[in-house]
Amino acid sequence: MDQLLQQIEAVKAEIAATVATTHEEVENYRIKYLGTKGLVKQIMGEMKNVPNEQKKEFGQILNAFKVVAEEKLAEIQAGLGEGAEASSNIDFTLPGDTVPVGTRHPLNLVRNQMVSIFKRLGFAVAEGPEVEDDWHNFGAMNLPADHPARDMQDTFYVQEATETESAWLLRTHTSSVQARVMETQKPPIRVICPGRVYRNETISARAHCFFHQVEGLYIDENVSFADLKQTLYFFVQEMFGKEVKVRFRPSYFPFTEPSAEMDISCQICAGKGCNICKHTGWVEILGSGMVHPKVLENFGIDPEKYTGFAFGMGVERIAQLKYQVNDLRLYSQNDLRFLQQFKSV
Ligand code: 2NL
Repeated sequence: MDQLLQQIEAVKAEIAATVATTHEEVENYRIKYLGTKGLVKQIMGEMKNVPNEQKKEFGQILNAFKVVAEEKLAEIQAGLGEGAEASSNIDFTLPGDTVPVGTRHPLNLVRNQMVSIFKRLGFAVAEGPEVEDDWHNFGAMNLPADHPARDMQDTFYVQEATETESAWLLRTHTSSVQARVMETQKPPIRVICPGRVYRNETISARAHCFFHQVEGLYIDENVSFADLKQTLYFFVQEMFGKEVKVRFRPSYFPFTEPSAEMDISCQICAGKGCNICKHTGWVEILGSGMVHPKVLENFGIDPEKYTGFAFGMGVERIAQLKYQVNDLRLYSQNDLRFLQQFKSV
């Protein structure tokens, strides 16, 4: 009995003298005194040898001893500094909080699909500046000085023309990039130009002040309107599936002659008639044509020797038909409820 009391006093003195300055030392202390095989447990185990009449008194002594050991642990943990106590309570085996993974923007997904289809046909990708001069955006494309597209109401001007310098503007189509390609390369030319373009429109479900285009240009000897039709037919079949139907309607653009717009069978109602196709079963997806001889001449390309076709389409429109997006504003509002729907696309 006395021996046990002596042992307790000795261990208490030892505990009191303990200093621990590192996590490792604190943990060593915990194991030595309070672990499952620690001294406190060991001494507690001696209870069974204590005569019954002394058990009550001894129990109290042992409990007090245990409290001393525990308080010391708390003290040295706190001594490690702020958060030390908390850190020792962290279960490092718990799985971590998952970091949410972002999703690709639907317009980028569709743009990438469009680009990869044309790459398979041998088109290279060209990019250029969003701020352009008048020549690359309008002049070279055979848009006369008084063309309505040049109007302040339709085009964002960064700087108006002065006596010595041409106007600077936000490009209204990516033809400006193709102009730069024709300026620096000789036929055969086969490029597509994806990119953002700007128009001064009031924002609504159907119009926005910026949108995205993929324009294509193919110039070589003997390029025909049949090549244009087959290229665009291949594109929509890859994009929308083999069931898609196409039709070409004559149209007018200053930079192509002849010009045509292409419709596809409505992907929403399969041609039966709905709001998207205005109950016609057809939706317009692009403009196209044979490159105007004046445009070729602007870049020193002989229109007697070379012909070319060109086309332009909106990425928003293709994405709308593929994913039934009925409000253009959704593309730029960054609402995660919209964007996260494209997780697995
Ligand atoms: C449309 C119409 C079109 C072009 C774009 C083009 C480019 C060069 C020369 C000639 Cl470098 N044409 N691009 C041609 C016809 C139509 O786009 O409605 N796009 C959404």
